[in-house]
Amino acid sequence: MSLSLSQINSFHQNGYLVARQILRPEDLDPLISDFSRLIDEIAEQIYQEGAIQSLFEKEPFERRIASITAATGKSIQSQVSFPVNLRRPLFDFLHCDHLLDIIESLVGPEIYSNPTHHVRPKLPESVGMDDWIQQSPVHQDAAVLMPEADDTLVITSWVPLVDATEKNGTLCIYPRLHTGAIRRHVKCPYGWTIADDERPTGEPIIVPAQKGDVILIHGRTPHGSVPNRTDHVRWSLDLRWHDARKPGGRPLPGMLVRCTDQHITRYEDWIQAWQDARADPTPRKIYRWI
Ligand SMILES: O=C(O)CCC(=O)C(=O)O
Repeated sequence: MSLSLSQINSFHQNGYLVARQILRPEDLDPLISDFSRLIDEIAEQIYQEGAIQSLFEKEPFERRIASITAATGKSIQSQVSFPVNLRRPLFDFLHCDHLLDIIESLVGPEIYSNPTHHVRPKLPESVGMDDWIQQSPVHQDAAVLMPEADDTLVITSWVPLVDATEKNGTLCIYPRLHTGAIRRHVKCPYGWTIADDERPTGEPIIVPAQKGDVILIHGRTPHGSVPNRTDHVRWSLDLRWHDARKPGGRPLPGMLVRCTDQHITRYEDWIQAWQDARADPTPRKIYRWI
């Protein structure tokens, strides 16, 4: 279902929108099952290597990766995230009609899946893992794209795979700050964050979202996420989209997922494009700030 006119207006007024109950179990379950299978495979491999003494097979999806990480003391999260994970169920989810229908409401019928996607199993703080998946300090997504995309409306869709709350590390958003310039960002241990002197004043809004909801964020809206103070993993995906005819600002393989008069990118071509990109030694500038 498309967004209503009032939802579209609200998005443009506030710089974000929580679209409620867009995704059904049949959209999310195949993806969650594949993440579980992938964690099985990773667990089996590091068990064989002797890094863990248990496979933690009985642990539910919301706990298992945390238990494995706590046992190894090493982050395995990037192995489940894009672009290490280019598995078919993720590709299929990037074509989910329920998701693309709401994206189309904002960017039009020619939709490009920008290669800036992440899968984030945000672990309980108590596990003590301190990396870019666990911490998301305040930033604008447009700032991590190259300036060629500054005039492109790049939408982030934030997709929780479990209910996301203030306690388990949902997003915090500064509304109505998306109409100004891209703020200066500086490198921090977790990626990029808005420089102190350009940081929004005041407090952000904490935005809970249930499994099935999608939070849509304008590329210039400052946002981040709060700590996960529970004992379970806050699984989510953040995916970026724009009008396929406009520049996306990330010189890595994206793909055409919806269009009116051309063929969309096939799975095999997407995989090949990533193989080619990985094999290409030409230096690529990915961030404008360095
Ligand atoms: O999922 C998170 O914790 C942060 C996500 C985020 O900041 C983003 O999608 O840009």
